[in-house]
Amino acid sequence: MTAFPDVSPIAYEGPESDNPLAFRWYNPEEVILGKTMRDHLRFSVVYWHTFRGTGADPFGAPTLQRPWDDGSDSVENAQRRVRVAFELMEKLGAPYFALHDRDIAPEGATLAEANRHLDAVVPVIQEEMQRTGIKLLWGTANLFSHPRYVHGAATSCDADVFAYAASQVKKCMDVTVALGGENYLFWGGREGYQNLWNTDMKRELDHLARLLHLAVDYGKQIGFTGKFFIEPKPKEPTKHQYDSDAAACINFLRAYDLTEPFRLNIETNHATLAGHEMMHELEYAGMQGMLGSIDANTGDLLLGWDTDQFPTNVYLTTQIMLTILKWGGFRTGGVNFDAKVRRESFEPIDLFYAHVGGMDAFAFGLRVAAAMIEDGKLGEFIKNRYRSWDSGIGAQIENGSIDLPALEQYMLEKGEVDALASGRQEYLENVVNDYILRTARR
Ligand code: XLS
Ligand code: NI
Ligand code: NI
Repeated sequence: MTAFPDVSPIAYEGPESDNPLAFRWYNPEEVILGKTMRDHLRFSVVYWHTFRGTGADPFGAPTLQRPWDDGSDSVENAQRRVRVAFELMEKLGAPYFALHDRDIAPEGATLAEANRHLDAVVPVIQEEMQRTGIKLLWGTANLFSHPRYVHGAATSCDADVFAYAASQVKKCMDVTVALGGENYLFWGGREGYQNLWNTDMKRELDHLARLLHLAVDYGKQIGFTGKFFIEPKPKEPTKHQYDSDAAACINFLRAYDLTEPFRLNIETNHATLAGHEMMHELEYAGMQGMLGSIDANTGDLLLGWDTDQFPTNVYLTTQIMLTILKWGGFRTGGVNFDAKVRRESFEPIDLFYAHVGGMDAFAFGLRVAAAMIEDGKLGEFIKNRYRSWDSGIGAQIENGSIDLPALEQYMLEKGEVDALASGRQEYLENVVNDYILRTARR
């Protein structure tokens, strides 16, 4: 069976290509800054949007044409979908994928039945992973779709709901380990609240931390050696999501002694919903040693929700790759396309255009970022801007060897600060454009 008979494996054809199903910038074997592009970018396809998305929205029915999918909740349908998924990922040359338990296998009337469904689908995934060499970037449990999670999962007011969620996490961790998953992720889902009149926030956060600790402990029991990820998102579905942004997540992890096993998975659209630029969120996580992985997508700045569009903006991907490289590159993480084709892009081939474009946008961003780092002009600017801290009074403040009276004495003698230098924002923005345009012309 082939679902995409007209699509050959996507090849690198270089910037001059006008083949819509070829890479212009992503040349997996090419070495940049000492590493292949494949190893820098670690692209990952998500199972949920790409193989379970239907195009339904609050105003209308499904639109996406998926001839291989009979729309049923049967195990056979789920198994067939796995074959199609691996055909697409293999043709894209994506080395990784990511999954929720409930998007690979149907829900069940009981926990035992849901687990049996997983046990029937996982061997097919294993077989396809062996055939193709594609690996699992991370697994995660869907703790938000089922009505039992209406008040949250770990943060539900009902202890049985916590117990169910914990059982689901246990099983999903088993699946992740069975598939050699490199990480295990928690996205907050319905962990948040709408209204403090009915909510004990302190107790809910204690429970959320309890679930994460239980997962870390269980990971040790089953030999899980990867990282745990937590994915910040400020709103949608609840008004106040507990994991609202990178700073809130890191504070939570630190407060509950979870910074060692956890890293952050930062998503562009979530950053913008939090009122931050993606680069800010990455920088914040990076400087705290907490940067793990990214969910690569983009929002529409005119729309206030998580539109999960494929990233094509090379200015954005340049910022992202520069910051990732600055903090040492991906270790266990990767560029995970948590993105969906538009409802109007309903043909199967649109899945290819979307991923090829996203991969190329990131590959281009990587090339620009590498040029910026190799040239060093931007890094030099920042270093020079802070040079007053490298010696004299600045060094004394930084190393803690001067107190307030001594600082006052210093300034009394000096009288006023020396002339300050311009921030040169516009100049620097022009420099960034130069790097982008030169990379495109190269
Ligand atoms: C939702 C999140 C979700 C996580 C995985 O907004 O992005 O897709 O990445 O549960
Ligand atoms: Ni995501
Ligand atoms: Ni999202």
